[in-house]
Amino acid sequence: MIKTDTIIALATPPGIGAISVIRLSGIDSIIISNKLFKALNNLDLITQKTHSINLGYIMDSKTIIDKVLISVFKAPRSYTGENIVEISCHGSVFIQQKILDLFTSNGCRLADPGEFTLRAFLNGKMDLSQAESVADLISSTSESSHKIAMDHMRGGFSEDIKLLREELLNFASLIELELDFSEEDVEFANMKAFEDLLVKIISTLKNLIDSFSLGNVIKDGIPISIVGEPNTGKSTLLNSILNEDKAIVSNIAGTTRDSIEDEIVINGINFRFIDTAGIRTTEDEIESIGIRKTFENINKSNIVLYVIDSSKVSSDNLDSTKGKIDKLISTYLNKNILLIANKIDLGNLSFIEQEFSDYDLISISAKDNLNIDKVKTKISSYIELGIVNNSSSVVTNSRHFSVLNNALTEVQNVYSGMKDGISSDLLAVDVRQALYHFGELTGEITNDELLGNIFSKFCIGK
Ligand SMILES: Nc1nc2c(ncn2[C@@H]2O[C@H](COP(=O)(O)OP(=O)(O)OP(=O)(O)O)[C@@H](O)[C@H]2O)c(=O)[nH]1
Ligand SMILES: [Mg+2]
Repeated sequence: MIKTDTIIALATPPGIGAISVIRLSGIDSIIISNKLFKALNNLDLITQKTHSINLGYIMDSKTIIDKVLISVFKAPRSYTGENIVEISCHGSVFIQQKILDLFTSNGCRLADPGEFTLRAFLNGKMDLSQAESVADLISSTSESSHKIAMDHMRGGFSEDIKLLREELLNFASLIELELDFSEEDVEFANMKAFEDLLVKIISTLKNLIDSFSLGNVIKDGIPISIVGEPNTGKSTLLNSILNEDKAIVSNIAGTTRDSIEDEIVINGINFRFIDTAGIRTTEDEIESIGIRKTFENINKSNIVLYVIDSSKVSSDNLDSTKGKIDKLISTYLNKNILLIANKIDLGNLSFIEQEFSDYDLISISAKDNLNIDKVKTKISSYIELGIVNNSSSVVTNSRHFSVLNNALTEVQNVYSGMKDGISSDLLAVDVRQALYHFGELTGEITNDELLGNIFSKFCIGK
């Protein structure tokens, strides 16, 4: 897997920009660049100090391709641990291509997806879970997903796992040592300390595993469904939250039949709003499929916005309206349910506020954009406390999730084996198995297929 040839790729997005950065990594990157670069001060790149920036021209024999800045990072003090050269050129597509062609015909190879980060991992610059979080960091779109990715890249839970792995390894060697001296009946391993360690590992693993559903939700957007009877203004509300005409709005009840969703970042948290088909009894087959989907969406959501039409609420139907809301609340006890009294421009505000004072209520006019900001603030307050202030690590990667689960199963085996007083040789086998899974997480144990799988999902240049 370890290749040391010199690779090159565009590090900035393809297309036109003020500047573009082209990156080289590998043993010959400075030598090759030196051949194709003429510094304004006539100095040789090879003799330049590491972390220096040099102004000059990229030359294709006598022709100037571009005036550029070249940064030199000498091994091992670079992202990949190899010699790295970064060329900041003008951001024309023609120049980018010309430089890539010139360098590839002078001994560079176009990099594979994720190859820079793969090399960083192989050269010990970061562990596997850190390398994987580079991709997450680059694609993070909100404060909360950025926070998690940054935490992982800086070590995050892999540091904890490494420490626990070392302690476990230590015990494994003690237990194995005992086996060598089994005739003499000595005990090297302190079994009480071993038990404490196992308990600590089990709880750490459980916390990380539990954080996965939260982590995924943050990455993909916290689902919020907008539900209610037909024509109450759910689609209008979606459009005003998104500030875009996403869903069709009409005064015909039953306009929305399929659910419509879109993401938006509110106060640094990514939310996914789902507009649903209005709930009613209907003979229409397609509409009833839509209504069934509405309930599936409620099930998936962390927050439900229940929209009522203020202009339609009166003393006559108050009890039945409340009954429907109460039913929703009692069915979905673990969800935040926010009552939205829409069309307040047509309704009686004081009547509504008085009658529904027992609920989490916001009166709005979706059509006039009235109090939409209050809805947004309320939604983020439900989530913010839980997430952004969460100081423990959160698992977002499904590979980590499955490895953590395997590790937990093994550690639990060790624990129950120890409690049942199984022989040291069997205990040692289980401990080794648990250690194997820890190593898979941080990359002490890998294989080409696994690495290929992880890094092929990166884009070229990362
Ligand atoms: N006056 C007033 N009319 C509104 C308001 N919000 C929505 N409407 C109108 O109410 C009608 C229904 O709006 P929609 O957003 O399509 O309602 P919906 O809940 O999505 O309806 P379905 O998709 O059929 O379930 C439209 O004519 C909207 O213009 C509001 O705040 N005030
Ligand atoms: Mg609708």
